[in-house]
Amino acid sequence: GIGIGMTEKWVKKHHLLYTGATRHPLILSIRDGSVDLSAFKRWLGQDYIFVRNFVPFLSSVLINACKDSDDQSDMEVILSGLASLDDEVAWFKNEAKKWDIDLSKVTPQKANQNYCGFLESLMLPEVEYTVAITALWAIEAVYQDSFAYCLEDNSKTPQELKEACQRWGNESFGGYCQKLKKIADRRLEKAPESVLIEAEMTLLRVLEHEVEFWNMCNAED
Ligand code: HMH
Repeated sequence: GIGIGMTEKWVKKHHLLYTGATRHPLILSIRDGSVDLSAFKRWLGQDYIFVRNFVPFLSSVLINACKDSDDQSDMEVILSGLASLDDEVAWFKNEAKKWDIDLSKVTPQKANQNYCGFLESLMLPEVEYTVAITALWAIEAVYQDSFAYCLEDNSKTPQELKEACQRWGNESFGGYCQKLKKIADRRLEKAPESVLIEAEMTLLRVLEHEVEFWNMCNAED
């Protein structure tokens, strides 16, 4: 398509919520070096659980792409994301060891349960591929934008957190997010009004869940 895509229009329209998700106090504290390491450890344990729940969601988007997409390359983009989760799960396990976290003892907190329940709702057969791919783009874009911010030249991110930031803040993950965004924009361009409404609502829900997820890590239980 030519010009500004739907996803960018929505990010501009909802920029307060988008900024709430991508410039959250936890992210700002990582970036300025003042981060409470117990908040980071909470994030690590909770995100491990989230990522395990993200695998079936991403698999479901992959199946939808194979069935419903008008472009064969969609499947390849989503498959690459799914493949990289293999390494990601291993990274969480290794990182947990470094921080002396027993992942078998971590239980999902309320905000995490809610977010994982939302992912499950996006796997229902009545959810359009266009809506699911918009959600996938938003979920990945929030982490890319947040963690890339922690790696900018003037950031004071503690050395021991840089590897975590690099996982989502790196250029290759950025490229993956750009591809997801293009897929979402292409689909949204052709979507009927009812699907557009559904996709925009879904984007807002993702952003709210992301804010709640960061809040959960900053709060002691
Ligand atoms: C909560 N959102 C959350 N965790 C993640 N790992 C991502 C997004 C990116 O996959």
